[in-house]
Amino acid sequence: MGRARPLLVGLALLTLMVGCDRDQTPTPKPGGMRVRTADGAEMVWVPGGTYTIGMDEADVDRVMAECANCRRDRVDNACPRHTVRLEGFWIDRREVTNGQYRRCVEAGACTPPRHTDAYDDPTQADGPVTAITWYQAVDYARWVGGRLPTEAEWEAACLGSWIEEAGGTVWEWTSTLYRLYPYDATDGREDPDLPRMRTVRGAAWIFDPTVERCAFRYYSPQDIFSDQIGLRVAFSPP
Ligand SMILES: [Ca+2]
Repeated sequence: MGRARPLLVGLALLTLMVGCDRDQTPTPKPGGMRVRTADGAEMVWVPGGTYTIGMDEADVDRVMAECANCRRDRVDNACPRHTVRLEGFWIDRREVTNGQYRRCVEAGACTPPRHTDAYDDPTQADGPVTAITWYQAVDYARWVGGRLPTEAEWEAACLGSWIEEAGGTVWEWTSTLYRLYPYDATDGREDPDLPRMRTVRGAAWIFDPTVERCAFRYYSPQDIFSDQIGLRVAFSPP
């Protein structure tokens, strides 16, 4: 007993010290920036909170009125408008580039894109990496110590104007299985082991570029690669 007591007191003090350290970690400001070591990517902080995502039927009507090339069945999959509760997270300010992806390949942690025309072109080093499957995107995110964003996180970051290249350039893989909205992270759609369609976000150029883009959802089989799909990475704070 006599020896156990100091040990318990020591453990309690250690716990308090660890707790104090955690409390002293400054909370990032919304939109605050950080640079990732592995690939030099800039990340922005999206604060936790309740976000309203998706569209209601009136939004869809408005899009259809403004966009001659839009198909209603490609737009109304964003219904209904609903709220989601998110923890704060970091997300890449821009899409992952060919040059950044090359570092992962050279480190032996990624395999090259399936089409290498742009990847091998030095003038495209700062262009978005494409022609990678969902699995390759996951490998890259893991290599830098992160993960793919959920589609709800992606939409929240887009709505807050925290990220660039959201509404254009290329679609971006998310971690989320393509299922009907409302988004529910607990219903199995974030299961990484189910081989189905994954939601892609952020290339509304396929629609009229003047219409609202953050809510648009599209999808792709996760073992398919496309010259129109790339990625950006998200991180949860430790
Ligand atoms: Ca994009």
